[in-house]
Amino acid sequence: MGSGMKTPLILLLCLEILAFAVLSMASTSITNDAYPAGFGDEPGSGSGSCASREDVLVPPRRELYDEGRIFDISHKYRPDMPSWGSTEGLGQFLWLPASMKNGSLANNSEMKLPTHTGTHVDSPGHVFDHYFDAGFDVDTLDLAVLNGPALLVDVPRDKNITADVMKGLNIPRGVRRVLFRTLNTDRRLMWKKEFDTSYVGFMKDAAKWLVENTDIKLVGIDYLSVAAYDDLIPSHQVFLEGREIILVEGLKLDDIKLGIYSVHCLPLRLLGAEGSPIRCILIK
Ligand SMILES: *[C@@H]1O[C@H](CO)[C@@H](O)[C@H](O)[C@H]1NC(C)=O
Ligand SMILES: *[C@@H]1O[C@H](CO)[C@@H](O)[C@H](O)[C@H]1NC(C)=O
Ligand SMILES: CC(=O)N[C@H]1CO[C@H](CO)[C@@H](O)[C@@H]1O
Repeated sequence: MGSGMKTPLILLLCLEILAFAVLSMASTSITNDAYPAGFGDEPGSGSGSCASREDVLVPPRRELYDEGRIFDISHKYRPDMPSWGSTEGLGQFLWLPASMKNGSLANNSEMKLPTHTGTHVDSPGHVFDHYFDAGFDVDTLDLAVLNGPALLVDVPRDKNITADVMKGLNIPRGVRRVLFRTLNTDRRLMWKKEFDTSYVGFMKDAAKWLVENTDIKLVGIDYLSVAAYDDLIPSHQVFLEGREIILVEGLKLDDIKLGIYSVHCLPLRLLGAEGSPIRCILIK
């Protein structure tokens, strides 16, 4: 970290650059017909980075954006994050076959990881082979379901999600997206590299209850599977059979107040893949 003494000066410098950027964008927006007038006036947009000095080369890494209005509810991909069925965690998933240190013009990383790693989405092809063969991959998932108003709820900590638990949550009809925070968050399971089968998830009867008695189409949960380990395939099947419900797993729901948000989740357009890493945010 840079010395605290320099901060005010750097801040001033940054503010100046920002003010200049906003001013120049505002003035170009009058004459430029490449985009509507006024576009680019949003404070903070297009200012680029202020890290022009060596001592401020500290990349920003945050869980919150815009003064706490935007929550990042995706997990970072790290070698020590849990991976399904493994005691060793994800392990190395990034390589740098071309690097500037070895004379390349640029750094170019490659990655290889299971598509159901970290915060990810399941498509119907995950547990139905005929859907897989018919092409119900992550590219076919409805972005209108993956984006919109969402409810964050806490479930009882002493059991898995059963039909009774679902009933008790009293989620009103009309609610289409629900993120279920469970004991998994309290146990910080997504930060433990060993895969843990004792995570909390949906039992088959709860999945069935949700399908039959609610309008929920987006089900989010805070460990690698929405289905409890004991009902792994049956719960997935109940959710995915109708091809309307989308499952988002491995969400990071720590330190967020219960309530209504706008959720935004975007999977990669992986043709032929029944799972995909997904970036999800909540906006207040
Ligand atoms: C550079 O090349 C050497 C020799 O092939 C290799 O051992 C090293 O890991 C490479 N470093 C990077 C950053 O790619
Ligand atoms: C949830 O179910 C798993 C098995 O699927 C079990 O190991 C775990 O103890 C259960 N959790 C609670 C809180 O009952
Ligand atoms: C410019 C840049 O991103 N350089 C990076 C290239 O990759 C090496 C890792 O081998 C990094 O240390 C550099 O920072």
